[in-house]
Amino acid sequence: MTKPEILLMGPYPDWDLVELEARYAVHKIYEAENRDAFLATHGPNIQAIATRGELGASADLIGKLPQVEIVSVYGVGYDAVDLAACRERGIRVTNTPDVLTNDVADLGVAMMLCQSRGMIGAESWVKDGSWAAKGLYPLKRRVWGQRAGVLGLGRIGFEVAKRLKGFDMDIAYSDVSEKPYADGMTFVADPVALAERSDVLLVTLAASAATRHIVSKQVIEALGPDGMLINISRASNIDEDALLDALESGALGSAALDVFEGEPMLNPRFLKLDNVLLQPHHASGTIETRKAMGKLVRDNLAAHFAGEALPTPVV
Ligand code: 8YV
Repeated sequence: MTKPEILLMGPYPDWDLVELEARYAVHKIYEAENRDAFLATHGPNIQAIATRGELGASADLIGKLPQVEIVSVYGVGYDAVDLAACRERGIRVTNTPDVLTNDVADLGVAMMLCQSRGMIGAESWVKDGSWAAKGLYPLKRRVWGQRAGVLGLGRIGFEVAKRLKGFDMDIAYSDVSEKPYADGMTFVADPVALAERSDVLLVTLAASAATRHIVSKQVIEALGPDGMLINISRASNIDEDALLDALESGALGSAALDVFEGEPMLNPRFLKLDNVLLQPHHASGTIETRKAMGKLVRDNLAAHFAGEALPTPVV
């Protein structure tokens, strides 16, 4: 029996690749020197796309794959997949929710602690001899008991809030509606008002066209010179130019970011700042979670080709 042909949009760990190659003819577009020529050769036979959250699948790509039936996303976010193009062609879309929630929440909280307490600078202080030469490390800001704003109280936002309770933080959240499961948290509908009452604003909402730049210049300025912005969602949720302006001028105190416009290429302005903590989009990046994500990608593909119900469908 011939193997179904799948298009792999970016590298997967070897443990996934071995499993995928056992079942499918895998075409790695990220290794192609000429993507157009690659798609002209393989595009007509591709039945499935295996992609990653940040890589997605564009309408242009889908248009070059006349036989594609399913897009399986290695990630919870599917904002980079053109859902309208998929719906129009009856192409199924799946993602990997739940299995990554706790790791993403952990990293968000770790970033908040690390940045508040200046841990990266403190390590340099030890390693470069400043401790011995200059004495005590400059004082930083506390975390416990501070006011936290969680923008988006979905699965990840909820787990973030749960962890913040352990630091006795005063927690408020914004979402499209008040959530019945938000015990002990204050609902603040307007993101600007949420930022005004927060020392730390954690951005945890799923990205879509509707949420683009929801963290606007006004939200950033409302957070203020002592405020901290954490982003573990998507760069598009934040007006990045406004963020850079505010970090440079001091209108915003600091930020800790796992996602960037145009990543992995960053706006070089970020690299000059000493009030940011920069992470390489690895909130879900643990061996345990990535194994579970890879399995879910494969389970969705297998269910599709067996004509069974998809475990985690989006469309
Ligand atoms: C990436 C993510 O998919 O879950 C998401 O939406 O962005 C991440 O988990 C992951 O980095 C793999 O590319």
